[in-house]
Amino acid sequence: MRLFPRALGSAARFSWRENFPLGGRDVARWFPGHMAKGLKRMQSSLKLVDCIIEVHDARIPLSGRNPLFQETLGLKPHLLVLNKMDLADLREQQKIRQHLEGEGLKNVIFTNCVKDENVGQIIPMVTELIGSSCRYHRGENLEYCVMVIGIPNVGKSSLINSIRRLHLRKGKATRVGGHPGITRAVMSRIQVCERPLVFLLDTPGVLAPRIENVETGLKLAVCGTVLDHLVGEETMADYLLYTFNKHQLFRYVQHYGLGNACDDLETVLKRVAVKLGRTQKVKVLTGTGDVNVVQPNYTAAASDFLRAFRGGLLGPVMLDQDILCPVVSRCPGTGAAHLVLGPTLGAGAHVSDELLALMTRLAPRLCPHTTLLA
Ligand SMILES: Nc1nc2c(ncn2[C@@H]2O[C@H](COP(=O)(O)OP(=O)(O)O)[C@@H](O)[C@H]2O)c(=O)[nH]1
Ligand SMILES: [Mg+2]
Repeated sequence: MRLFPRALGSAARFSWRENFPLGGRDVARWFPGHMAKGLKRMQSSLKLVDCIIEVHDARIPLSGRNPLFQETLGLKPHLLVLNKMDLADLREQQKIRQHLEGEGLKNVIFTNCVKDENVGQIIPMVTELIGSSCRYHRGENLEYCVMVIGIPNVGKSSLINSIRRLHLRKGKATRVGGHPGITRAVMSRIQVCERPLVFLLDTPGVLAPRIENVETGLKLAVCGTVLDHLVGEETMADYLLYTFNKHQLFRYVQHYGLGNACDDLETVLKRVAVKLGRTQKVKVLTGTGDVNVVQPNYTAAASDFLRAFRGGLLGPVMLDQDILCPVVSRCPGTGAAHLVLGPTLGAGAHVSDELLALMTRLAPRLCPHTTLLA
């Protein structure tokens, strides 16, 4: 008998879960501790570096970055590349840019390294950033050395290969892979451009020592930055199902030919397993004799759900939608407005601490179904 982590709510249409149950999940176990060694090595190569390209996943543009990058590698000119744009719903791109600008990140490029989309903008921006930094007071060296950093599996190595492909018409120089942990050491300099002469340093992914909250942990996990077995594929599939339904993204229904959307993971996985033919017959002994029962392979179904999501087959997503906009939705029971205020609202430039405090004070009076996450 399989154990699902909790009893899920009604599967009736339009009564999607308003929140994902986060309690009881030990997020600290999902992440392999502080990757201090990698960061130290990067720091020691820092004197050779003129500029830092930080790569992050465009599906989580506002969460999950490692705050230690700024602290340890600070001061150098910094470009944020939000990669895997082909998998991200970027309809709110302007809002994302504004949010990031509020955090002091002005140089942001969205890319798709598989198709080399927007990758051509990187070297000109890097050249401009270095040109306007104080590096040139240090000498006549016309080489640029750029360090590529980021959390695991966001496409750092792919970006290096893509820039090299574009500017030098050369093949892969650094290994790429679908799992975190493919690049293990700070590598030697890889030339990616002739004029100007640019070298890039590939680095292993470094996650933050502490993940700010369980939901950020889940977002990082579904994007493949942690080893899947540490979080559990069914937990991740359920978080995705919750996200899809909450934002009315029903491509999964079409992809698996499910007939209708549903918020109950067990029901969805059962149907997915049947569609994929991942079922097995088991004999069950009953009082009246043996009965053959068809048992779905839930693990295989959850794996396929994740794989399809990561391959973009379930449609583009914006996993940071909750940070971009406070959610005002309908309470499933009463139909009353339900407002969710999160702590991150206070961090950006758009909602000041004062405004957040005011909203926090007033919201429960205006709307009795307010969830305060602060
Ligand atoms: N869909 C999509 N996949 C990408 C993109 N860039 C990289 N990937 C894939 O993401 C995975 C991790 O890439 P890799 O470069 O090894 O990431 P790293 O760990 O940050 O160096 C690989 O399977 C890549 O093929 C992109 O822009 N779009
Ligand atoms: Mg790599």
